Amino acid sequence: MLNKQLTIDAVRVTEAAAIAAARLRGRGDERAADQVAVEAMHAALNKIDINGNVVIGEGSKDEAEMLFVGEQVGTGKGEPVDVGLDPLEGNTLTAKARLNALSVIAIAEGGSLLQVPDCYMDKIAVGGDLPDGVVDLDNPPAENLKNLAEVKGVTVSDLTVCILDRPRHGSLIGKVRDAGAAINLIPDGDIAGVIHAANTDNTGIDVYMGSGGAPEGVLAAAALRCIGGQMQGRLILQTPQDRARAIDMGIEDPYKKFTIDEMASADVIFAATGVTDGSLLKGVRLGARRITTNTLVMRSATGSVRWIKNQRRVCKGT
Ligand code: VTB
Repeated sequence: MLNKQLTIDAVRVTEAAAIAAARLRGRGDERAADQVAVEAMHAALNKIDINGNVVIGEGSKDEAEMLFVGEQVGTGKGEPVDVGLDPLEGNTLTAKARLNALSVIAIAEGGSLLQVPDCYMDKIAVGGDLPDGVVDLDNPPAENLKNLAEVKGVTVSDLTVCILDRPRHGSLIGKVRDAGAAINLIPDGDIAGVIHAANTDNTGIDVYMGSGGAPEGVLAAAALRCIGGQMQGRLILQTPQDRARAIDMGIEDPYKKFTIDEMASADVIFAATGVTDGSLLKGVRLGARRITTNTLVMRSATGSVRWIKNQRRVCKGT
């Protein structure tokens, strides 16, 4: 089991990245916002006592200078862990100062996070306390919605589905509308989308559907391992090169439907700090004297879910 001290360490790491990104909120420069978040997360991560291996990161070694897949992070003093991260989930959301940009990290037992290529993943996710298999990636949306409505004791028209607003989702959106459910179309940020589906009481979202980044899928699975819920993900491998990359990463069946336990297979700590305001977390407040952050941090070992509001003094250079 992971040292529980890592819970607060994880919070410090996402807080640092979120604060850096928040300074560039609404400036229309996605790359700059991402870059400062990456640098801040990298610096914060290297202060904590882990022997970390980045499994979900900013790309391959030739694509990213920092936080690339395979980079060893932390002081090297602690236990061997897998690290999955997205210093700024929602670059565009941040650049446009829109809702739900987050800074995210998952710290997991060594070897337990699924390494995936940087491709799309088809995803479906619902919250906890529902019968196993209530939704399935292979079912038509209408059937999933009917089953979900039945177990929730509501009608399909009472359900809200969260979907990334993309032309590729045109057919899915049509099917969900035909089935009679409401759709919350999000401009970006499907890690938040999945977490929202697992927090129906707070968000009004019952289910997440559609395709988004595969690395984001694994991070969302890590979150659901802690918070409870069901999720399935299947890689969308469009070219033979994509398939070869997946196989190279040890994925024997690239068309496999992955469950939460296969994407995050052991103890994990997941933290997300709001960069911009959102329905789950408030964004960073940059005051003259104090900086306020809000973080959701959870541990799969105990299922604890903490909401941490931190107010810290503004120090020179922060
Ligand atoms: C996806 C989604 C992310 O970017 O990667 C999306 O998983 C990019 O999708 O949460 P498109 O290629 O369709 O634009 C996010 O929304 C933000 O990083």
